[in-house]
Amino acid sequence: MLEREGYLRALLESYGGVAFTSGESRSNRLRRKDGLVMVERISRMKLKICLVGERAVGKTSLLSRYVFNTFDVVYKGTLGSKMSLLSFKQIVAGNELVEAQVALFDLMGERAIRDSFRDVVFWGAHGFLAVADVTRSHTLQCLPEWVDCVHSVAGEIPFGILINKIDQAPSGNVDPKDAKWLQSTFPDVPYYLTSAKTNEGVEAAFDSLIEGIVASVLAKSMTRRETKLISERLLDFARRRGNCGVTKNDLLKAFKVTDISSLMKEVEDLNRLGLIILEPTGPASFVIRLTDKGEKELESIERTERIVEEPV
Ligand SMILES: Nc1nc2c(ncn2[C@@H]2O[C@H](COP(=O)(O)OP(=O)(O)OP(=O)(O)O)[C@@H](O)[C@H]2O)c(=O)[nH]1
Ligand SMILES: [Mg+2]
Repeated sequence: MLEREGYLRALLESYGGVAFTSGESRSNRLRRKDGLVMVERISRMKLKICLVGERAVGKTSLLSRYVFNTFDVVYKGTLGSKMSLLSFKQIVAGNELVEAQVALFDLMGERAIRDSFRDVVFWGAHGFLAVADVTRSHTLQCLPEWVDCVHSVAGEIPFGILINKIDQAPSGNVDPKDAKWLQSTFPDVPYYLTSAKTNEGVEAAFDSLIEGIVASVLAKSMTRRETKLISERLLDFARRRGNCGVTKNDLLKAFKVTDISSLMKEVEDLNRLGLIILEPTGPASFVIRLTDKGEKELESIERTERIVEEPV
């Protein structure tokens, strides 16, 4: 237990604001390298990540190493599939705290099982790690089949390749023939040389997949937020102008940095939703006034908590 706490503390320090725990998260205060952080916004998300690959390549061992920092030399093949939950916290730019619940699915490396349960296991996954054993070349050759199988259910989700048991590779590296094959088969996919036994490369592989997924969810959410911000500013502008309303010229001056087509689209959407009234005053001019419904919407936006569940 103490060892695990030490391990978690080490992780927290080395990642400057990133903590991984199984079960309940242990830290409410997050420390970044430049001091304690005042969190201004919290984004919560749930992620599903799978581990796939042939039998005995080390999927369960990699997971145990990453989650519990343990390793067992005895092979106990996984029956069916097993799930581990992790709570992931990270401070991102703008003092935003990301809280992700990560469900890691460890699947038995049996093709018959994979083919029978692929829909259940891979559906809704956000990313996966495809594992091969460096000492058994054919486990590498089988990876395209595993990758296609996950993609056929979950869509083109991101993944990384783990070439495991690197502690047993005769030269400490991948056979040059296998390395060449890997580069031509998966030219743009990141791959990691790992050892669940020595812990080499394990954290880097899992962390970079999880962080990549979190970054892409946040990027999508940022676009949604920017659109939302334009509509909030538009409603607020119309409220401040009251009965005088906002003319097209006022609008173009106030929203100089926004491109006209997305601005006009927002105006049309708000009009369609009944939050503003758009009154034409000439062939290419209009005046905008806030409706009662718009007033209420604005009040509710202002009351909204700064905690968001990110749709993923
Ligand atoms: N030397 C060494 N042995 C490893 C490593 N990773 C796993 N093993 C051993 O390889 C055997 C298989 O490991 P598992 O983690 O059970 O493999 P798996 O991919 O989960 O197997 P299935 O559940 O049957 O699909 C075990 O005896 C592990 O101790 C490693 O990095 N180095
Ligand atoms: Mg297993």
